[in-house]
Formats: sequence, structure tokens, C-alpha cells
Amino acid sequence: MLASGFPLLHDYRMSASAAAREEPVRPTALPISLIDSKGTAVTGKRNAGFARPSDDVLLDLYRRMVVARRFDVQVSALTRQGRLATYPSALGQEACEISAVASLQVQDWIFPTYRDTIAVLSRGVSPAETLALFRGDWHLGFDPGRYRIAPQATPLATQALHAVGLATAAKLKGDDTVALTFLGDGSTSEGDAHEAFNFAAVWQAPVVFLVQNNQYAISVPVAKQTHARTFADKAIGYGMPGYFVDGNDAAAMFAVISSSVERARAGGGPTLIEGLTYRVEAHTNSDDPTRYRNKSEEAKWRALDPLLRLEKYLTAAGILTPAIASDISDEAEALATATREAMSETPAVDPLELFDHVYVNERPALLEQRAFLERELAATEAGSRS
Ligand SMILES: Cc1ncc(C[n+]2csc(CCOP(=O)(O)OP(=O)(O)O)c2C)c(N)n1
Ligand SMILES: [Mg+2]
Repeated sequence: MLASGFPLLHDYRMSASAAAREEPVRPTALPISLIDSKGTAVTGKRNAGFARPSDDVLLDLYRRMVVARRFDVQVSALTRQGRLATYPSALGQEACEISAVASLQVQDWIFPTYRDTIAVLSRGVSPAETLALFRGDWHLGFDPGRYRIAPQATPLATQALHAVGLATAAKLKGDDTVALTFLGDGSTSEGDAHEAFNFAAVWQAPVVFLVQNNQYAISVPVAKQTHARTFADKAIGYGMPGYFVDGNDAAAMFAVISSSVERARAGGGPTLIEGLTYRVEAHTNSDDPTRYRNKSEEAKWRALDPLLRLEKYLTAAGILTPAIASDISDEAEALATATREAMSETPAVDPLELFDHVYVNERPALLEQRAFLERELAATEAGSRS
């Protein structure tokens, strides 16, 4: 006890078992990297003891990233043509998105954000089903239970809590299911993110938090978001391992995510991974990034393209041959064509359906809102006829 009568911190801070607990892995100061921006294999400390994934895995990641990039470019173009209401592009973030999906088993769940459409696609959902939400439909185009993908969350960080809830339930039931949730750098400032990190660690939930640090939350740069050295450092305060990874290096992202997923599955609890990357496109089609960042910064990050470095590595290693590259390109073009075709059909959306299935019994406030919308729609239709 102090003279003042207050107990010393160590008197009450921890139980004996907590004090004996192993130190969680501390994030490295520099991002973990297995293939550098020139496409060369990284040796020495920068790989933090992680082994490069097999050639088969790297080729599969490359194929999925090329297909995802083609899809992303196509959807952005269709959005500019007015075929979709909005589309938050993940161009430049393919190494994070695709490595995450490739690290999971069929029984695992993904909790994505609005940014992570290519992850949904790479999990096997068709372009039409994937994009229903962004065309303005009020519900998802796919069955979350079938694909084990939660709805893409727009309210920041809410999906992280859902992931912890599902993972905790899986643990209580004795299922070997892991939940992986994507988060943005900005979303880590939400109270929901803190609650999710904290209780995932307290309950040792089988969950992986993947913070895609794309360096902006719309116009807010990371320097205004956190004073921490890295987002991965935050893991230590919660008592879980944290990894700071080069988010444009698919090999490193896959190695770290897959080992964290399997650790969670084996009962080892949660992990917080930060992938350092860059949002190459605008936040959405309604954002103008020239107002808050400069061209030289964009050019620097375009040169660090995650596809390019993997392509260089695989080509130099003789794994990516011209014949395989041509097959991959055909697959990407076929998907782009299917996406254009799906988006050229006019969606049959009835806005009034929004009010169905909300409550079993009708609620006066909801009925009032429904009647209001009905009048608005009728007035708009009458206006367009006259
Ligand atoms: C709770 C909540 N607050 C604010 C917003 C508005 N908003 C939408 S996207 C965004 C930026 C999020 O940035 P980040 O988490 O870094 O994700 P990114 O868009 O970069 O992928 C904000 C503030 C929201 N959707 N939800
Ligand atoms: Mg961001």
C-alpha cells in the first residue's frame, strides 16, 4: 500500500494466472514482408520467421487477384455509367482482400465492410448477387448462411462485434469455425472496435481482425486517426498478438492470416493484423481525392501495386508462364462480360418492400413511413408522366 492508502497497481492488477501468461507477439516496427516491391524473395528479419507460401498457393492468389482487379475496374466503370448507385473500390487492396479469403476453410465466416466486395466475389458469390446491394436493393443478393459471409456492413466496426459474437458461439458449441472480420483504419476509432477487440481477447474467441490500413478514412489521413505507432500495436493492450504486415505483399498477408486463422481454430484465441496498403481509387464514386491528397503520393503507391510484384516474382521463378497468364486473362475477361451483362438488366426493385419482414406485427410508426413513401413514389411517377 502507498502511504496515502491507495493500493499499488500490481496489488490488484492481475491474477496469478494472468501474470504467468505468455507475452503476446509484439508487432514489428517495419511491416512483415516475404516478397518485396521488386518481386524478390525477402530473407532475414523482415519476414519475422514466416515462410513463403507454396508456388501453388501464390499462383492461386495471383489468379484470384487478377480476376478481382478486372471485376473492380469493370464495376467502377459501370457505376460511372449509372448502372450502380455506388461502389467503394478496393483497387490496390487485392493482396489483403484475396489472401484473407484464401486463408479460410468452408466452415469459416467472413464479416466484410462496404469496401470488401472483391472478397465476397472471391468466396464464390456471382457478380449479380454480389452487386445487388450496390444497385440500391434493400437486401443482399445472396444467402449469408450458404456462403458464410455476413452482410457487408456500412455502419463502421459493427461487423467486428458480430464476428466476435459468432466466433464465441462457435466456441461454446464446440465447432471448429473461425470468423475473420475486415476493418478500416478509420473504423478502429469506433467504440465498437474497442469492445470487439476487448471481448474477443477476454473470451479467447476464434476471430481474426484484419485492419486494412489504406491510409484514409474518406479524407481523414491516418495521422489524424491515431497516435499509435501502428494499428497492430493496439493488440498488445488487449492481450492478443498483433502483426504489422506489408498489405501489398500477398505472400506475407497469406502467411500471417492463415497462421492466425489456424491458431484461432486450435483454441489459441484472437489476432489483430494490420495490412499496410493504399486506397488507389476515390473513397466512392461521390468522393474527389484531389481535394485531400496529391498526385505524387498516388503515383508512389501505384508503383507498389500488389499484382505487379507477385507477377514479377512468379514470372522470374518460371511459375507464371505465358500460357497460364493468358488463361487467367481469359477468365478475368469472361467475368467482366458476365458482370456487364448482369448489370445491363434493369433491377426489379420495389422500395415499399423495405417495410416488409421488419416486425411480425405492424407498427404505427412504420406504417406511417410506408404511407409517406407510397405517396412520394406516386407523386414522382405522376410527375414523370406529365
Ligand atoms: C458509425 C459510422 N460513422 C460514420 C460513417 C461514415 N463513414 C463511411 S465510410 C467512413 C470512413 C471509414 O474509413 P475506414 O474505416 O478507414 O475504411 P475505408 O473506407 O478506408 O475502407 C466514414 C466515416 C459510417 N458509415 N458509420
Ligand atoms: Mg481507410
